[in-house]
Amino acid sequence: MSKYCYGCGALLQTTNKDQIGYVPRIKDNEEMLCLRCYRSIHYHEFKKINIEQTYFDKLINDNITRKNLIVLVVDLFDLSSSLNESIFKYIKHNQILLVANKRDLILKNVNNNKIRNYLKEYVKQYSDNVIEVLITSANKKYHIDKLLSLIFEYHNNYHVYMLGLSNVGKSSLINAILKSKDINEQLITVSNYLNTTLDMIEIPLNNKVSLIDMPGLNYLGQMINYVKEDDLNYLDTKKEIKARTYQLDSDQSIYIGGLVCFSYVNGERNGFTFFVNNPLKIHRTKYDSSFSLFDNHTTDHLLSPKPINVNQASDFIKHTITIKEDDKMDIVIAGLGWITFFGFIGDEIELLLPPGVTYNIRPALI
Ligand SMILES: Nc1nc2c(ncn2[C@@H]2O[C@H](COP(=O)(O)OP(=O)(O)OP(=O)(O)O)[C@@H](O)[C@H]2O)c(=O)[nH]1
Ligand SMILES: [Mg+2]
Repeated sequence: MSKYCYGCGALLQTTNKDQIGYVPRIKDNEEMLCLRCYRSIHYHEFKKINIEQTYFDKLINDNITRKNLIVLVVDLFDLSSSLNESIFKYIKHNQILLVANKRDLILKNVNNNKIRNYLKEYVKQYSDNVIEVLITSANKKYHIDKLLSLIFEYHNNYHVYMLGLSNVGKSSLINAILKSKDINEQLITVSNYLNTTLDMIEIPLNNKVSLIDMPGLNYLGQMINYVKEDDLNYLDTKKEIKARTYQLDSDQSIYIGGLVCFSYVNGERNGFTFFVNNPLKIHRTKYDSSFSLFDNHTTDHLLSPKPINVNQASDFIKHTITIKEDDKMDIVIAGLGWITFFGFIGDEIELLLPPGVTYNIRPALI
């Protein structure tokens, strides 16, 4: 009989160490973890597996119908990667419960209703089928009971699927539900690497309906795809993200670690608040010397970490942004964070981003 790893959902097998689901021996009478999950949980060693888009497409096409409720999980700190059209194209006809996870990363004093109303408005550009927006934190066990009660309210006797980008916390939310109910279940494997969950994992809600954890979708515009494995801790968001504000004149640049250079190239002296992971150092320099600063420090740690695909400053892709209206706004860099400021028509900003990384501009979240 086929047996699956309770940590990642992979079909267990004993024949190929390099394939997913490997275990030395399958024991008939117990729930089992594959070797990859075992080593990840006990030794924090992680074997990276790439999930192909076609595999993800097939899982969805073979299993999800328009009757299923979708719990769409997004990362509040990384909305630009996790809340965009790449995920909505799969769930055009489904009822969606939008769950904005990792609330603990956003400043405590920000009003939750404000965030919720912002998201309700923001999501309209992608879907009319969002029935509820819930703000959660799997780590702080925030709104876990509410999530479960909404799932029961809307499942309509069909399975409920957890969908979203990799790393948004789908499995962590399910674990939080399991713990809150004291259900004696084995916990699902979670990690800060991409593609932890590899196949569907079914958690029965009653004798007809299950909650199903899914592998996450990958978004190639996200910064995590362009940092070395050894540098992943710089992007691993564990604590509330501090607001760091700088007054800039229009000839000044800011390096975020060595990953991005933000330059204010035209406009009156203005305040810019950076929301990026706390371990990332911010380094201010003159615009004119921003390239040479990077090139003179390619081997030391003044600007760390550096993207894998940038060896010298001219390898960055330059994006020029001209502000089109007087308003408070965020420039959001996928998988890195955002910069909030009150922009004025005609102000000009230059972003140096690693090739592949995307950005967008949105009304200020905070
Ligand atoms: N700060 C914070 N981190 C969280 C929260 N929920 C999950 N995480 C972290 O986010 C990372 C990814 O969590 P997972 O639960 O594995 O994410 P996933 O969506 O299941 O990822 P895939 O299985 O790859 O699709 C882990 O490092 C978690 O500890 C949260 O509420 N707050
Ligand atoms: Mg998972």
